[in-house]
Amino acid sequence: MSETSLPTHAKDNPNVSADGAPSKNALKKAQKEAEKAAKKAAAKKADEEKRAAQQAQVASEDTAKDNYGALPEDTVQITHLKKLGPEDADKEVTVITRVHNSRSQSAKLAFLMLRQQGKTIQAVVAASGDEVSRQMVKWATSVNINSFVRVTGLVKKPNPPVASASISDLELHVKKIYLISSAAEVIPMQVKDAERPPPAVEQEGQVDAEGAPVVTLKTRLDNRVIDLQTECNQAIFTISSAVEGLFEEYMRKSGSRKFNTPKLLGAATEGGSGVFEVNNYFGKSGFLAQSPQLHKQMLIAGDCESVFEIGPVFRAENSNTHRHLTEFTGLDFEMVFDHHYHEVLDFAEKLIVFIVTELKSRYKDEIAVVQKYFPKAGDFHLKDGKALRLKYFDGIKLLRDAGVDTTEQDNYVTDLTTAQEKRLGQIIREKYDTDFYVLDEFPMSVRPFYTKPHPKDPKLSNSYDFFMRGEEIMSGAQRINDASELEASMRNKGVDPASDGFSDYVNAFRQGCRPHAGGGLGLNRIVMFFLGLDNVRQATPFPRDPQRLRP
Ligand code: AMO
Repeated sequence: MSETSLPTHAKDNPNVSADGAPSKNALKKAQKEAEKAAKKAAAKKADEEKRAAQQAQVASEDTAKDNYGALPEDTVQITHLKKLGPEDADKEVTVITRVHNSRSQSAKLAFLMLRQQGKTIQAVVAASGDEVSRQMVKWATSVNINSFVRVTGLVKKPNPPVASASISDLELHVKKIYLISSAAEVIPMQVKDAERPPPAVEQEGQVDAEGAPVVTLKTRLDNRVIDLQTECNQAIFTISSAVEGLFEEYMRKSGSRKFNTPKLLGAATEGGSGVFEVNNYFGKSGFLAQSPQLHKQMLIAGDCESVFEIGPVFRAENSNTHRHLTEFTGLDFEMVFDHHYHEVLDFAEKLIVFIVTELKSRYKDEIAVVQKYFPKAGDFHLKDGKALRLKYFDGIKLLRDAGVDTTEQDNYVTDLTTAQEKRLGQIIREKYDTDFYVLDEFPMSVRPFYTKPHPKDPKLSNSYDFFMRGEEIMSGAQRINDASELEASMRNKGVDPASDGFSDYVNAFRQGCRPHAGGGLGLNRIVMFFLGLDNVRQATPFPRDPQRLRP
């Protein structure tokens, strides 16, 4: 209606009587409209009630409603995924796993990938009969990725095998699935992304050729709890635990005893720099142990004869390399010998041979898993099942013959550099076909104060280093067991034998002490080099380095 056609006067308006009150007609119309609206509302309400009733009926008709959802309060026998084998085909099992992945195929069919400690198996949720309903299929795919579920299902042999699962020759036909612990909807990194080999070049925020995000070592370590869940990491830390176990087994078999020496000390074990100071040890200064060196020798002076320890070692070295940590696990041993320190050197060489041989025979499956991600994992060579032992200067000669500048080493100035160590490792692998070798008789100038000098050439020492794939995994030596000789050696290296932290150590030798030797191995490095990993952090559950003090 236009402005001009608007009735301006009541007498022009048919809905208004002359006195301005609504007309009879208008009242009738309004009443009709109100009745219509009320009818419509009633119909809508009835419709809603009908629909709710229908839904309730459908729910009550969900014949599978007890087979999924919240975990019931019952007790069932649980099978570990890694124990599942072909003999379980056609049996019903219950597993507790994470949901690695889920895919809805249709309203009646979904596939879940279940994961336990890195091992994966496909689970089929297919609506059929009363046991598995469409609602159950829908619910199964609504569970957040990485959540823990308890799944009961029939073990079947899929044909063809499920290539994407690590347990490819079996699958689970789900009968029941319950939520045990839900994962957050958004997680910083997917386990499946960390499952791929680490990138050659560290680049954050990139995608690979398949469009999947590149997960760098930094991201993995920042999110280590998720990263640890990968198949590869599960295998790496099984092997790490095995190295500790085999070390202990070998030492105990030899009659050695395990000790725990203090990590809070009054002196720098390895002398000088590289020690973390504890600023306020009840008003005094303390230090974190750089090795159990002083105390393992004091145990020998205390007639313990053969001792070993597995424990933390702290190094305040600002070394940001692939093989340096500020805290690592040391495998240390110390023992008396009867005639010559080579008795201990032989013992230590056989220790490494034992560890490597047993890893290869007892942990084939884990090594094969790591090899999928780190191709060198399975090819650690041990020529003729024993160590190759060379004198330090024979090693230097090999380098010199290969054209490497060894002037500083020839002049007893420095130890082998990392680059020289690696080059020597290559030369030795080519020439002797081994990844494990030992250098003996290091120059005294590059060894710590407790090292026994060579009896015939004081410029050399009765000390040795062990190398795996051309990088150092162990240092060791015969020790000075005479107090005055030790004091002189300490002074020579700038360490005050009368100082607070060192006087007890020196005094330990005043009552007589048998000649002894020992060594310190870095667990993290053994695992790294044995498996051919790129970085020592990959062999360390929660690495500590100059840049990292978390998680
Ligand atoms: P050394 O200082 O050579 O010797 O250490 C022994 C072994 O420990 C490992 N290691 C390291 N691993 C990771 N990060 C580091 N920063 C690091 N530093 C050393 C290496 C090394 O071979 N007391 C002597 C041992 C002895 O003579 O018994 C000592 O500590 O694998």
